[in-house]
Amino acid sequence: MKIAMIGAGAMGSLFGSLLAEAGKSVTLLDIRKDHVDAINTHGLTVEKGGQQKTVRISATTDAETIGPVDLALVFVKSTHTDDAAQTAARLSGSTGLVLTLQNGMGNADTLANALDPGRVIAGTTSHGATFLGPGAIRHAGEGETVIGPWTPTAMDKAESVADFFNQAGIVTRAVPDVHALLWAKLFINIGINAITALTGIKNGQILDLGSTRALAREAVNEAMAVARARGIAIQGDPVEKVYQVADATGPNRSSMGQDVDQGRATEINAINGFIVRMAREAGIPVPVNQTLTTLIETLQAHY
Ligand code: KPL
Repeated sequence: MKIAMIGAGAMGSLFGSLLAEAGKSVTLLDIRKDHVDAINTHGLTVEKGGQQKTVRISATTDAETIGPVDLALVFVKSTHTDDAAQTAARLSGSTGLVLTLQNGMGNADTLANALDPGRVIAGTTSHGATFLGPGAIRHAGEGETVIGPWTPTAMDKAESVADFFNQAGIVTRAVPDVHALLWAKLFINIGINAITALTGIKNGQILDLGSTRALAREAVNEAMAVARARGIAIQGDPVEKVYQVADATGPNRSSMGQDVDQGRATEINAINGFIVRMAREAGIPVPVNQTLTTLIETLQAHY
């Protein structure tokens, strides 16, 4: 199976390295020439638990050099999904599958508009990664990857990708209701990302103060009200889940925190901003998400 990673930041490089280490044929595609050059010259350096290893993997800035692939993984920031969807459509031809494990909402829809929706698979992953510099990432945490078909008829395709990932040592499960899964991940990002990005704290520090716990809870409660209005099945207690993930990823900066630290555009519009838009349509007040969105937008505008 030939694979392309569209977007080789921290997470794209991590998944690419896991697949390459398992002997799979994978090419990283990224716009950062310094990152691509470093990987092609020295290999990708992956740091994990204080140990470093080098993974040999090919990388390019030019999608045209990759040729048709059986599986394209989209790992760009959600601000770049439109372009990535066009690239995914070209690379996957008429039969290849396209998988998004990106944060936020709207990514799978964008892919499904650019290519046959029956070939789109979406999901979430609990792996964590940090971009350290050109050619270097840190594997910051391990966990399950859960994927599902964007259209109900494509369950067998999601299962085949899950089997393929499991063979490569990436623990993966296929589920039929990917929409509920993406909302469950959205609640986590709603409770952690903007708060950590705005305050400079690490994920686990949300739990240190009653005030940040309450802020995360209020943001998630608003998002749950929007989800209910849209008929989304909510499993378990999303606020408790936010606290668990904040604890489990305690020493990490959230991806939005890393974006703000580096002066990069954040995924606010696919996370808290998404809730604000959906809430407006449903006539539900979401003052906490509105404020978090406005503050992140302000920060970005003044980098
Ligand atoms: O997905 C994440 C992110 O940072 O975007 C969490 C789960 C919050 C881990 O940092």
